[in-house]
Amino acid sequence: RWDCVSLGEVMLRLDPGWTRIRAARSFDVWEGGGEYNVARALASCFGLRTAAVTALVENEVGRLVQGLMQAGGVDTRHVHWTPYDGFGGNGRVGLNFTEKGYGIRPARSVYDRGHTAIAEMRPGDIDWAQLFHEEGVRWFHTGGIYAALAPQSIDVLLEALQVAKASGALVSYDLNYRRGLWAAQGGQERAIEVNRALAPYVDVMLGNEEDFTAALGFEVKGTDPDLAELDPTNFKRMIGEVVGAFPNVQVVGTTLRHATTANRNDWGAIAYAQGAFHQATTREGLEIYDRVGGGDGFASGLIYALLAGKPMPTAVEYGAAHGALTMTTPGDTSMVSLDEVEAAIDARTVRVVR
Ligand code: KDG
Repeated sequence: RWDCVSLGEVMLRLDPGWTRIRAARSFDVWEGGGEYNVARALASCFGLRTAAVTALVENEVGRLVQGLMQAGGVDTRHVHWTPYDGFGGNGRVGLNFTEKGYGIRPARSVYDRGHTAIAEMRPGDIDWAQLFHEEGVRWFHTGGIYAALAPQSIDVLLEALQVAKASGALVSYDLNYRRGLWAAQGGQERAIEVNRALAPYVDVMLGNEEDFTAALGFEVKGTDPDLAELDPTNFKRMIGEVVGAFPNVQVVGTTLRHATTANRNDWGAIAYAQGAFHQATTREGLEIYDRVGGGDGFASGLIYALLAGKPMPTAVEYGAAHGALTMTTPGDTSMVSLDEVEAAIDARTVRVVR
């Protein structure tokens, strides 16, 4: 039985280190993808049994990504393989170039992810009944990046989510709004429409301050433009609206971030469950090596703690601490250990906000 299975794209992440993409002559190669990063962290950091559902093309680049996934401790037996036709016309592996920011220069990502094998995936390509009913899955994680890849992604998601719910798996969904991807699918209105169509299957809804507004249509910031990004007041109101609209949603979690420079954030998180709000310790002036994957770090820390039966005030601390630590290392994925996460959690500062 799997502790967690993810559904989403896995790209090759090409990392120029401290130089710029335009000046790079070599790149470090990692793998990454919002939904997958969660399965990867749950395996590599938290020691759980995880698998990733994605699609890869049957060539050396696809095998490279598979090898990276396996090295991260994620099972690849449910990867859908598409045949390589000699030039990538059947689908390809997406690329994500991301350079670090420095001081006043922000980090920047360049996506090269059109016509990928995962965007071509159709209903019927994955044997969900085998996965959820035969093998068994405790937690299914997916999200709004996969939903934005192609018009038929929503059909694959609905197919997966219906079987997941029927099997009794818990479902988390990270909204992860990607403006560029949604622009090709009909824009923000379509993002809201798709995410709202999927929300009735979701137990744990995750995002950041932008996501709940841009991808789900709930106003986060409120009417007072002076309220700091880290002020939880608006999140509490917004979370109330989400739960009101989707009573199936048991937990809402969001990171709270205020970027001071490219490599510094005030960083925290807040989660709602069973009528109470739990705010994690805010880490002020957190130094960041590579900000990609911080939100997935929050999601995986929270999911680990909930699967381990920890109470919500503790779970949100695991999420915030693991998200913070994930941003101290290169690449999209977690390179930290459970010991480091636990060392970073100061239990005395857990606050329950009522
Ligand atoms: O959340 C991290 C992701 O942003 C990263 O791994 C790459 O999937 C990715 C995306 O669309 O940005």
